[in-house]
Amino acid sequence: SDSLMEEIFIKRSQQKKKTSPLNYKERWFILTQEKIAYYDFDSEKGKRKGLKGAVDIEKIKCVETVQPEPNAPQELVESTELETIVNCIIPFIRLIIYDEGPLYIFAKTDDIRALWIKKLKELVRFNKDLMQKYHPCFWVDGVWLCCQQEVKQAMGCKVLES
Ligand code: 4IP
Ligand code: ZN
Repeated sequence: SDSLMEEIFIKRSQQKKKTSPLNYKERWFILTQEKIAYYDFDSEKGKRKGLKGAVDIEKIKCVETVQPEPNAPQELVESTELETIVNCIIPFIRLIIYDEGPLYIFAKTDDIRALWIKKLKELVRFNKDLMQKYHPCFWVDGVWLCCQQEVKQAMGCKVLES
C-alpha cells in the first residue's frame, strides 16, 4: 500500500538468535498503514535495493525512546564506514519499536525522531496488547541495562506515560 513516510535510519540488529551479531546498518525505511519495512540501498545512486525486514503495524506493542547505550557504539560497531555516522548520531536518537523483541532505530535529528514517533503512535493506538511498561535502556549482552533482568521477554520496568 501507499508509503506514508520514508527515511534512512541506522538500525541495530535485532539479534533474533543468541548467536546473532550486534551491529548497525543503514537502512531505507518505508512506513505504510500496514507495516514498517526496511531495505538495503545504493547510497551513490540513491536507489532502494532488497527488502531486509518488516514489522507488521498491528503486532507493535510499544513505540518509545530509550536512553543511549553508555558505552556504545565504539566497540560495538563492526563496520568502520558506519562508525562516524553512528558516533555522531547516537546522542540524538532513540526510537524503539517492540514486536517480538525490540527493534532499535536511530534517527539523524530530534525532529525526524519526533515525527516518526508521533506517526507510529497514531498508527498503533488501537493495537491489542499494547504494553503498559517498557525498558528505557538497551538490551545488551543478555541483560536489560535498566533493570538487570536477564530475560529478553521480561516485563518492562518503567511505566509508560500516555
Ligand atoms: C545481520 O548481521 C544484520 O545486522 C541483519 O540486519 C540482522 O537482521 C541480523 O540479525 C544480523 O545478524 P550480518 O549482516 O553481519 O549478518 P539486516 O537484515 O538489516 O541486514 P535484523 O533482524 O536486524 O533485520 P538477526 O538476529 O535477525 O539474525
Ligand atoms: Zn528494564
